[in-house]
Amino acid sequence: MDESEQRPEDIELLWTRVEPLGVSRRDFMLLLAAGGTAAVLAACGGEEATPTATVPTDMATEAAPPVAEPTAGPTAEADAQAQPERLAVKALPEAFFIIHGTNAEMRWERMADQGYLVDSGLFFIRNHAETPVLDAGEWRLQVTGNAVESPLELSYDDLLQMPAHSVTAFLECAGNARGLFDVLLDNPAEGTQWKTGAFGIAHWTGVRLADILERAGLMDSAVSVMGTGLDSTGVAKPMPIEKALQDDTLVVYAMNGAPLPYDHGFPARLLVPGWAGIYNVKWLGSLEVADEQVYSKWNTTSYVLIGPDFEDPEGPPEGEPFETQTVKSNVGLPWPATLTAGEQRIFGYAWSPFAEIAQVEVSLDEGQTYQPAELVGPNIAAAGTRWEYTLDAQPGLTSITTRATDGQGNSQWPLSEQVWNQLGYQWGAAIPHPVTVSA
Ligand SMILES: Nc1nc2c(c(=O)[nH]1)N[C@H]1C(S)=C(S)[C@@H](COP(=O)(O)O)O[C@H]1N2
Ligand SMILES: [Mo]
Repeated sequence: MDESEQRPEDIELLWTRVEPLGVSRRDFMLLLAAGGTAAVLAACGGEEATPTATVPTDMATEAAPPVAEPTAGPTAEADAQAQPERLAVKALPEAFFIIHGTNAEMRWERMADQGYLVDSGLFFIRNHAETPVLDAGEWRLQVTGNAVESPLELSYDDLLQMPAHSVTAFLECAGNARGLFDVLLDNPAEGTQWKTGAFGIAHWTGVRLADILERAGLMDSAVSVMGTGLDSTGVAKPMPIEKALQDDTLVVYAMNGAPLPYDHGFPARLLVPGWAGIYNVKWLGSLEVADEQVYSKWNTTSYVLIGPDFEDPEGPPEGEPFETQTVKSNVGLPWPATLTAGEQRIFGYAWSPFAEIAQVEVSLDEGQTYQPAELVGPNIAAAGTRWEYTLDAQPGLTSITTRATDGQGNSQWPLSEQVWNQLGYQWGAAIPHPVTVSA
C-alpha cells in the first residue's frame, strides 16, 4: 500500500506494462525516478494511457493489461436481456460476470490465464444506482465543511497537476461472500448474494487525500471526512480523519494505467485501501470535513453489524460499525466446479487488509487437515496474492477448502465460527468450494 515507486513488486508490474512499448529498462527507471508512475504512464503510454478529459472509451490501451474479450460470451442480444436495468456502461457478458440485479460479480475462473491484477474490463461492479456518465471538463470536486479554513473547488486538470501517487490495492464489497451465509450455513443474510467475486485487485493512481485537505486549510479540529458521489443515490460515507490522512488514501483518476472507466467512478473516486468497498466513493463530487462525527444512512442503517452477537450502538448507528475487511482466500474455479480425475494445477487468491499473506493452505477434507499451497507472484498488503497447488483429484472429492494467514497472524476461522449478521458483512471463514470429480 505504500507508494509504488518505492516497491519492487509494483515497479515490476508497471515495467511489464511498458516493456511491450519498446521502452528500455534504463529509461523506465529514469522516468520513475523523475516523476513516479504518472510520468511513466504519460511518457510510455502516450495519449491513451494518460488520464485526460477524454473519457475512457477503450480500455485496451497498449500500456494497460489486456482487456478480457468476451470470447465465449453470449450475443449482444442475450446480454441486453441479462441486464434489464442497464445500470452499467461496460459490457457485462455472462461468460465473465454473474449478474445480481444492479451488480456484476467477477467470475474468478476467468483469472486463470491473467496476471496478478484484475483487468478493468473484468472488474466487479457494485452500483446503488445507474452509472452516471460525467464530463471531466465540467466536473468539480468541492471541499467544504467546518474543519477547513478555505473551502476549495478542484477541476480535473487541478487534480492531474497535483503530485501523483500510485498504490496496488484490492477493492472489496463489504458484502463479499454474503451468499455463503445461505449456501454454506443455511442462514441467509439480506442483500446481494455474492460468492467471492465482489473483489478485484488494481493499480490505482491519483492524489493523496491528505494533500487535498491540506490545500483547503485542514484544521486541527477535524474529526470526520465524508465523500459524496454524484450518482443519483449520492452515496455519502464518512471516514475518520486519521484514515483520511494516511499516505495510501487517495482520490484516484486512473485504474491499471488508464483513466478510470465510467463504471468505476470516472472522473475520480476515493481509494481507501483495506476498508470496506463503500468507503471508496465513486464519481466523487464533494468532501465534507467536519469537527464532529458525521452520520449518513451509509454508516447508520446500512454497513453496520446487526444481530444477536453484536452490541446495540449508543449513538445513531442501528448496529455495530466496522471499517476493515477480513482475511479471505478462494479457489479460481466455477461454483460448483466439475474436475477431471487426476493431477492438475489449481489456483486462487488470498488477501488481507492488514498485511501480506504469510501462508495459504488447502484442505480436501473440509478443514480436518491442511496442506500448504505455493504463493506465486506479487504479495502485497491490502491487495493480496495468488496461490497455486497441485491437486490429485480423486472421485469422491466434494470440496476444496482454503485457509489464508497473514503476516500479522490473522487467519481465517472455521465455518462453524462464522458469526451471522443480518446484512451479511465480515465473512472470514475458510470456504469449502464445492467440486465434483468425474472419473
Ligand atoms: N457513488 C457511489 N460510490 C460507490 C458505490 C455507489 O453505488 N455509488 N458503491 C460502493 C460499493 S458498495 C462498493 S463495493 C464499491 C464498488 O466499486 P466498483 O463498482 O468500482 O467495483 O464502490 C462503492 N462506491
Ligand atoms: Mo459494497
